[in-house]
Amino acid sequence: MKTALITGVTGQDGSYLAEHLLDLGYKVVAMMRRSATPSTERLSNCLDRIEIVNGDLIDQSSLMRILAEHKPDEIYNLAAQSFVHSSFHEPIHTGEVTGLGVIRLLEAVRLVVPEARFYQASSSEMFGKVHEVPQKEDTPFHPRSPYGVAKVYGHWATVNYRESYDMYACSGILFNHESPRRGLEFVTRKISDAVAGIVFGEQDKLALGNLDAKRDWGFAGDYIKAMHLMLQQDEAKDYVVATNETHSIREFCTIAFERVGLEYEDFVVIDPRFYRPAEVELLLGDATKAREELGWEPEVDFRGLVEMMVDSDLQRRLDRRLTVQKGSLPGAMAAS
Ligand code: NAP
Ligand code: G4F
Repeated sequence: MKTALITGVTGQDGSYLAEHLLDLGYKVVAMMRRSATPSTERLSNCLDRIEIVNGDLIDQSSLMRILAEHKPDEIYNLAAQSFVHSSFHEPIHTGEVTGLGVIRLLEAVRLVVPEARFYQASSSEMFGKVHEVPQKEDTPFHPRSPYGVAKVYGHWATVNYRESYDMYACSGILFNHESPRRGLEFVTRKISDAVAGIVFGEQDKLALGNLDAKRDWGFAGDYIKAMHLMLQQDEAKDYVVATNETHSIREFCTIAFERVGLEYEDFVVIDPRFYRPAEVELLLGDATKAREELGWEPEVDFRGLVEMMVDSDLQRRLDRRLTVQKGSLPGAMAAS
């Protein structure tokens, strides 16, 4: 049985990847940092099947200890301060975790388990102010945020360890991928959750920033499969993972509101607080290499993704109401 270590396992991608690797028969070692409140909500489907270990990308000794104790065959480095907007407010912290954190882990791998295969979660944010459309593996980087800058550092650190020490280390340059498990601060989930909140009478407006930025959005459940495939090849290489389609925030809003028979123009207000000091205006990926060499294909299309997220946020509220109603029934009836 192969052992996989996942950092960032409490996040969106970590939870899908843990489930996928368990289904494939892996032992999953799940690295989490200490938190005052539980952060395992996304892991409810697999919490009893993973081995939780405490560690932090800021703490070198914790990384060395985990690798020495568990000797993983594969390491998926998904941990990061991943919210671009926050990286403008916490640039040093973002650099520490999202940038330097990668080289801390690479160095620990080199010293403790040099034969292990290493995956780095690189990002289309590295293309930033894009030099060509669509973006592929050899498109030059031009990051537009402290987050993008930190990801470029982590990306080149991964390439450098592969070239310097002959380690199996590769980067997936993943374009935006979303799901019902996406954090509420990201624009897609903010919209899907607001649509459900409006339907249930919990809010009457949705404040957003730039509606004209365009993203190549896919489904996280599809993208984590590409991560695993990258570590099963004869040779470590970097791959773009994307749908090869781009859509604006405005288009996302249109479909999300249409799903419940509403028009976004009646609810969305523009709030300058959600604009960024520098914007990434257009992302569109060319995933030809991943399709041809990994045999990877996305299964969920853009409309399917938007509708999945809205439906999930509606269902979540429905479930909550049913639980509350059940709780207010007399004992015997509630139990039935
Ligand atoms: P996410 O939901 O924000 O999850 C980030 C994870 O990193 C969480 O588990 C978080 O733990 C953990 N983390 C943060 N700081 C840490 C530290 N100092 N030490 C250890 N763990 C730490 O992100 P995601 O969307 O799943 O993305 C996964 C990775 O892919 C990230 O590296 C992200 O930058 C990258 N990426 C994402 C996308 C996308 O569209 N989703 C696209 C390209 C690349 P807590 O629960 O404790 O906060
Ligand atoms: O959903 P976002 O915050 O995602 P962003 O900045 O594209 O970053 C995500 O994808 C990257 C891959 O390219 C990952 F590396 C990164 O970790 C993260 O997962 O914003 C998307 C767009 C931006 O152009 C933003 O300006 O939506 C625009 N936007 C407009 N109004 C908003 C809002 N973004 C957020 N978060 N909140 C708004 O109210």
